[in-house]
Parts: sequence; C-alpha cells; structure tokens
Amino acid sequence: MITLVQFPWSPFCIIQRRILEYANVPFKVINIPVNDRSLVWRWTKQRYYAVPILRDGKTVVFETDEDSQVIAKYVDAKFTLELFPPQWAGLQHLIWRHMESEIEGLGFKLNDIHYEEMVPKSDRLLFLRHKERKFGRGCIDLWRQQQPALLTELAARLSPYEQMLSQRPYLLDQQPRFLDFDLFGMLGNFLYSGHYALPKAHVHLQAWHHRMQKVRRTRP
Ligand SMILES: N[C@@H](CCC(=O)N[C@@H](CS)C(=O)NCC(=O)O)C(=O)O
Repeated sequence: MITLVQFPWSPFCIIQRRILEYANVPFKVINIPVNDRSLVWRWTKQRYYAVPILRDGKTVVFETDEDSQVIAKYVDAKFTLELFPPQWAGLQHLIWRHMESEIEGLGFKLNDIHYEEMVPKSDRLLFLRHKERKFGRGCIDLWRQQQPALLTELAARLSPYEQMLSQRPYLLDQQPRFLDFDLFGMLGNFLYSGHYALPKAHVHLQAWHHRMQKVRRTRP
C-alpha cells in the first residue's frame, strides 16, 4: 500500500494526492503537524524534511531538488499514467517552473492570510516564525493589505492557462498530463481556505478545474 505524508493545504501535496486518486489505486494519507517533521526525517533516513514524501513498501520517495518531480515520475511509471510523454518533454518542464513560482508565489500568500483557520493554535507561533524568517517580519499582515492586488495579479498570470484551455479539454491535449496536476495543486492551495474562487473571467479554467477534481484514468 502506498502512503503519502503531507499537509492537506500544501500545493505540492495536493498534486500527488490528486495523481494517486487519478490512478485509481488504494493509498493512505498521513497528515503531519506543520512543525513536526520527525516522521519524514526518519523515513528518509535523515535526508529530507519537506512534504510530500511517499512510501511504497520499503521504498521511500522524495524530491532531490526544487524541480525534480521524483514522486510524480515514480507514480507515473508505476501505474503507466502517461503524465510525462516524450512529445511534451521540455515544454512541461518550462511550464511547471512557471506554475510553481509565479502561480504558487501568489496563491500561498493568499491562503496564508487565513492561516489561523488551518493551523491549530498550538502550532501557530512556529508557523508564523517560519514565515517571518523567510519573508520578513509582518509578512502576513502585509499580504492581507495586498490581497486585492494579489488577486488581480493572479488572474492575469492565469490568463495563458485560460487561453490554452479554450482550445482543448486539458492544458496540452485530450488527457491530463503532469502540468494539469501541477496547476491543480497550485490552485488547490490558493482555494484551500474557502475564501476565494477562480477568476470569473476564466470560464475554461473553471470548467477544467471541475473536470480535474474528478477525473480518473481510463485503464487500457
Ligand atoms: N519541490 C518540492 C517542494 C516541497 C515543499 O516546498 N514543501 C513545503 C511544504 S508546501 C515544505 O515542506 N517545505 C519545507 C519547510 O517548510 O521547512 C516538491 O515538489 O515537493
């Protein structure tokens, strides 16, 4: 049985969870507290502390750099999901980098504004400290002030995806590829708090998002 170790709102965890659901295979999810990475540290033999990680029997899979997509490639190969077909190699890489910086970089701020609703009281001090050490003192208050501008910018940065989806059911072709799951993860993080919706003007993106919530691969 496959086990996914995660936080439910993490964009990178949402990608892997949705890929496993898409694969239509049984898997278990372990939610760890934001400030306690001891399980990840132990399972990876002190080589990694981020989430997600995946365990499959004796094999523990985790990313080797910001851009490695090791977990998705492992699941793809194991269940023949065709998420990384050769005809889209290179292009997928360029675009997932945009998603994981330009889209994620706005989405997580908009979600973190509501962190009290997802992080239990006992974990909030260290959560805030972690954010402020990375983004500066008062960053969450700053993002609250910037919220309207962040939303406008996010809609603009999503426009190319809306254009792509006006031509076909998934970003690249007729079936979901890694990019679809990647964008789904970034948007899942943005939408996690329940305070936002996808931009009204992006009607194709909305229809795609609806499909992406449910799609299961059709077995050959
Ligand atoms: N490139 C990695 C990024 C993973 C990542 O940044 N995870 C965050 C949670 S969303 C994390 O655990 N960061 C380390 C930390 O918070 O100390 C992936 O694709 O999985």
